[in-house]
Amino acid sequence: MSKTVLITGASSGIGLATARQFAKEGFKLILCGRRQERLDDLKSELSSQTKVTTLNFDVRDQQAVNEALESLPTEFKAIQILINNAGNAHGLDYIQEGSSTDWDAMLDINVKGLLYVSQPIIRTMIKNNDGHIINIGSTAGKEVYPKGNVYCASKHAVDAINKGMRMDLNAHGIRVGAINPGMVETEFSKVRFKGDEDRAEQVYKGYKALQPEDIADIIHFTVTRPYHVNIADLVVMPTAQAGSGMINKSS
Ligand code: NDP
Ligand code: 8X3
Repeated sequence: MSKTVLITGASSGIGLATARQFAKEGFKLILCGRRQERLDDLKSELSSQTKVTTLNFDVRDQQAVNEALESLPTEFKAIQILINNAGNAHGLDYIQEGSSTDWDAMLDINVKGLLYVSQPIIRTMIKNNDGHIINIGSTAGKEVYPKGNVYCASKHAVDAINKGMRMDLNAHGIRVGAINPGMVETEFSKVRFKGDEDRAEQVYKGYKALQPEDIADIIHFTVTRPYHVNIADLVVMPTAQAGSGMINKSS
């Protein structure tokens, strides 16, 4: 029987590519995000390959998260795989110049949002004795870079939550692991730079960045290992990258 997968942030980038890859393999999909039109388009695209439903919520709104999960049709309720992917950077500023609105957004979405989505799903996984959670961290959760301050803090928190979840859920046989990408060419920089497309494009110029499909492929590999294999913490960078913010643009 095909497994049921919930992907947050399925309307763009890594989440969208993961949805496409999983649909090809016949996983049942719950696609989440705020931009309903994009989720509807993706559902139409993938529905000939597998069963798809969508949930619209802002991960910051715990009540909306809970109501959305409760509204799932019966055949999608037993979520077996959770891909905690929704998140973004907001701004790139020295700490003395950063905006508290950006700080709130990153901590509320990347950290608290991940917790709000995870807890009810974890309870279902414990009840059903079946679960695998993939947390999308970042190289920014392993190393800090100038002006990355609060985004890096949010991803360091994801790193800690990933480890803590794995410990707490170990007794329940639930697999927990993180995929920590370096630079991936998505809408990430467009969001970080508040719609400034020229500035966003510069981030991926002069080298070959990872593509969202590269990460989708790794997520798919991770969830298709035999049950006794748990990929706990994986870091992946473009070949041109040596660390957070260290990119060889002449490669
Ligand atoms: P995108 O901007 O392309 O996608 C972000 C996704 O998150 C969108 O689908 C968006 O959906 C969703 N999202 C953002 N805010 C919220 C919210 N408040 N509530 C619900 N959903 C939300 O970026 P990526 O695909 O690159 O990012 C995905 C993950 O990968 C993030 O966690 C990011 O930190 C991480 N990452 C990205 C890297 C990169 O270089 N691109 C590198 C390392 C990690 P919608 O707007 O429809 O709600
Ligand atoms: C995204 C990668 O280096 O832009 O998490 O923070 S980075």
